[in-house]
Amino acid sequence: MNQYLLETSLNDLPIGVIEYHDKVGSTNDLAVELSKNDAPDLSLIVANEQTKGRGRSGRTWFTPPDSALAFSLVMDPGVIKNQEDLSRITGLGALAVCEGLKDGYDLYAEIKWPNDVLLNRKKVCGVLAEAHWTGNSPETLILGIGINIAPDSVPPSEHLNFPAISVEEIVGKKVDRISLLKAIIIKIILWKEKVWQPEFINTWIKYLAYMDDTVQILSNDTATIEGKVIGLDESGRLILRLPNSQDIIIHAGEILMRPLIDR
Ligand code: BT5
Repeated sequence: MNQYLLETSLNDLPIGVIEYHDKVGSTNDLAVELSKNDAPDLSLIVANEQTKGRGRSGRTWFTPPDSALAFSLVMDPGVIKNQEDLSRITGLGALAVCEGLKDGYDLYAEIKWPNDVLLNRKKVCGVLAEAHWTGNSPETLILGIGINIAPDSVPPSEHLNFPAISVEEIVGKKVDRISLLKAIIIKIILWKEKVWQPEFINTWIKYLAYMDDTVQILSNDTATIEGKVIGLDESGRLILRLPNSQDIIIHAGEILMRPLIDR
C-alpha cells in the first residue's frame, strides 16, 4: 500500500483529500487535524501501522505494520446534534464493514453492538466515531475503522478482552487491503445519506449479533445487566429484554457486551 496506489484506486469515488502514512500514532488524530484545516467531507487518512491506535475509553487498538487496515474519514459534523447521535455514525461504520465484507468476500459478518464487527463470533474490526464540540456544536466528526486483515494483525490473547480473528484466517487467501477499503467507503457513501431513515436502522438490525440470545451488559456506571437482545430502537440504541419480560434501552456509553452462553 502507498499513496499512489491509494489515490489511483479511489480516484473514482467522491471523497476528499487522501493521505497515506507508513506509521502514525492514531489515524483519528490526523483526521481531526485535517478536519480543522477545512478538509472536505470524506477526506481519508490511511496508515500501514499505528503506534497509538485507540479504542473506546482509552483502550488500545493494535495495528502492527503490513497486516491491518486502519483508516479514518472526516465526516460532516453537521449530521450529528449531540453525543448520543455518535452511535449512529458508529453503526454506519460497522454496517459498511459488514456489507463491504459481504460484497467483496461473501462473508457474513455481524455487529456486536455498539462498535465491533465479528466474523465467526470473533472480533475482526473495531469502530471509533469521535466528535469534538464547541459548546453544543460539533466542530469535527471522525469515523475511525480498524480491521484485522492478515493473521499477524491479531494481538496476542493476553491483550484482548474478547476473542479476535483476521479476515484472511476466514477466507483462506490473501486479501487486498485497498479493495476492501474501497468496498467499505462505497457503503459509507451510500448509507451516510440515510442514517436518519428507518431503512438504515432496519439494515443495521439485520447484522446484529446475538439476536434473541442472552447477553451481559457490563458498564462502569451500573451493575451488570443480563437480558435478551431484541433489536435497536429508532435511535440505534440497544433494546434488551430482562428476565421479567420488561424491555429496557441500553445507551452506547461505555458498555461492553458479552454473550452469556457462547453458541
Ligand atoms: C474499538 O474499541 O474496538 C475501536 C477500535 C477503533 C480502531 C480504529 S483504527 C483507525 C482509527 N484510529 C484509531 O486510533 N482508532 C480507530 P473498543 O471497543 O474499546 O475495543 C478495544 C479493545 O479491543 C482492546 O482493549 C483490546 O481488548 C481489543 N483489541 C485491540 N486491538 C485489537 C485488534 N487488532 N483486534 C481485535 N481486538 C483488539
